[in-house]
Amino acid sequence: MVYVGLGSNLDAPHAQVAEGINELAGLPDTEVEACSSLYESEPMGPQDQPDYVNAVVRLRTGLAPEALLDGLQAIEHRHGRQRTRHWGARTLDLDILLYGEQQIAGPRLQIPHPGIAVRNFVLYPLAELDSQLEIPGRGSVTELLSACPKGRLVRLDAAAQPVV
Ligand code: PH2
Ligand code: MG
Ligand code: MG
Repeated sequence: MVYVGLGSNLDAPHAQVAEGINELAGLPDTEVEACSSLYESEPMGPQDQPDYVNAVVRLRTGLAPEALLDGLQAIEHRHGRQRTRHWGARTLDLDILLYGEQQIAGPRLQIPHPGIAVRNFVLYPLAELDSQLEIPGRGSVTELLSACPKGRLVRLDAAAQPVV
């Protein structure tokens, strides 16, 4: 099972995330198997930026991790993603959170995603997709969630989710 996190806080974030999910479904040899709700979250990092919309999807894909990363970066690029400051505002961020049981510590790719265990905007949507999920080397998503403050995270109900 491959899990990808989506985040946006610029240029109509709800639509950026919803379109991002559709574009993931358009990657070669890839299906979006499940989508979490959309969540609104306070910015982690610099506070002088808008709140984020976050979500997580589960993919079934024949793409190897590096090829999937290439695909994600191409989608980010199409969304006008500019790489400016660290943890700064962005139109669309796509992160590989988990790639099956694999643990990868390379210069380009770290899997599980290094922030996975402590980010409420990742753990809540992940738990929504699979509350039994085990994060390789970190523990169960439910355990991690119980140690993670919810902050201002808000799950949007289905009626509020844009259809693109
Ligand atoms: N992504 C960041 C920096 N800060 N804050 C929230 N709430 N959600 C994000 O996805 C996020 C962030 C860098 O990837
Ligand atoms: Mg990110
Ligand atoms: Mg990223």
